[in-house]
Amino acid sequence: MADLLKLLLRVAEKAANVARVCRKEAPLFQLLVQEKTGVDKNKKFVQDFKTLADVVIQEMIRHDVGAQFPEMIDHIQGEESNKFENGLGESVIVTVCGTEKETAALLATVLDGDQTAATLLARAIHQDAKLTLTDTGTDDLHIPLSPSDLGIWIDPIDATSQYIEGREEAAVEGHLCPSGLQCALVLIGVYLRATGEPVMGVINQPFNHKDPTGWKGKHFWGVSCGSVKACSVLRPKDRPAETTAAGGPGLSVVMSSSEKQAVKEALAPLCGPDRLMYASGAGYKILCVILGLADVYVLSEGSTFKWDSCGPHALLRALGGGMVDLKECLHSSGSSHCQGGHQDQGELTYHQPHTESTGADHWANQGGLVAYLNCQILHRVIGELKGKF
Ligand code: 2IP
Ligand code: CA
Ligand code: CA
Repeated sequence: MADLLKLLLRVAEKAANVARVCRKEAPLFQLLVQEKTGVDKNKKFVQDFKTLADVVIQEMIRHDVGAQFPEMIDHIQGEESNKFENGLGESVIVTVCGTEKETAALLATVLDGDQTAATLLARAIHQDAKLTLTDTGTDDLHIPLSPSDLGIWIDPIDATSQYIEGREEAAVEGHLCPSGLQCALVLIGVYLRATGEPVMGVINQPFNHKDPTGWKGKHFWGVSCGSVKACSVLRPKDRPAETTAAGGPGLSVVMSSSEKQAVKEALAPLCGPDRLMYASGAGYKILCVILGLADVYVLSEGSTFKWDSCGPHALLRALGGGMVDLKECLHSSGSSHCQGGHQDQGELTYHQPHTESTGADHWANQGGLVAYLNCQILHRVIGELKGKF
């Protein structure tokens, strides 16, 4: 299944291109950011377009994966639905058509006849992603998986608010970006339909750094399937110490700035100075743990969903870490062990909805979560949080 990984890397790059085009091309950018004044109808369209970028990206990924792996088409899910209702009460099923022209015509119907915007968007959707995969090390990979056993979760753009706001922050080596375009990510995760275990993940960061020609992205991938573990990111023990914030005195923890005060206070004593950190984007916070910019990401609320965590979770597992349900770990009797680096209890799974919940909450990570690379550190964090909130 190295072919699937290569395909996911390509479609994620295409998604990143669409995300960049929407900010770069004036007619699309205007739709994305301008709060138009005037008639209500226009205001509605601005709101609609924000969702349309997400819907289009997700559909494009679904289309391309389904074309190459038809066994998977009914098991590709994501944050968005392809039924797009614009503020005028019109409802259109957004699909990627056979030709660029047809896709443009369809998109024009949701964009109130704006041909320029529709044409630009369709061009990006039908463009081949020029991602050179020769340096990714995916060529020699043998992944013992079969497409009919797999499902996919997609978050077309995570941290949408940062994407729309579009602040350009300069990244500092070895430090995370608390907010800004860097926090916006394309997330694709593959899991086993039978057990819900995440086995493959791709993260594309469309806005990694800016050079004189514009924004450049970066991609990350990981596979964790039985004894096959491979990742584009170095394992913690192989990293040069100066590139990571983790490993110094005290722990480093990344959280949402909206995290409960009680959780912040409980974790502060474990952390070194300035090592209780905040960043936007659930996917970005997990990426910070993957890259060693933080030891753990702690979230006490059920405010993330399967599409936020599946892809990045596979990378954590490929590096010997994982992601657990916080509530489950807090309520367990304390007899859990680290087996081969992974926590043996409470790992998040991706195949079962919460049938008692409605809407998006069906697929929420309801008990909160902790993302980690080192199981001993996870246990310290859980121990510290027990009984505190
Ligand atoms: C959001 C996004 C938010 C995050 C929230 C996610 O996804 O990642 O940033 O909140 O949990 O569901 P926070 O930044 O406070 O961690 P989306 O942008 O796709 O809605
Ligand atoms: Ca999200
Ligand atoms: Ca999203």
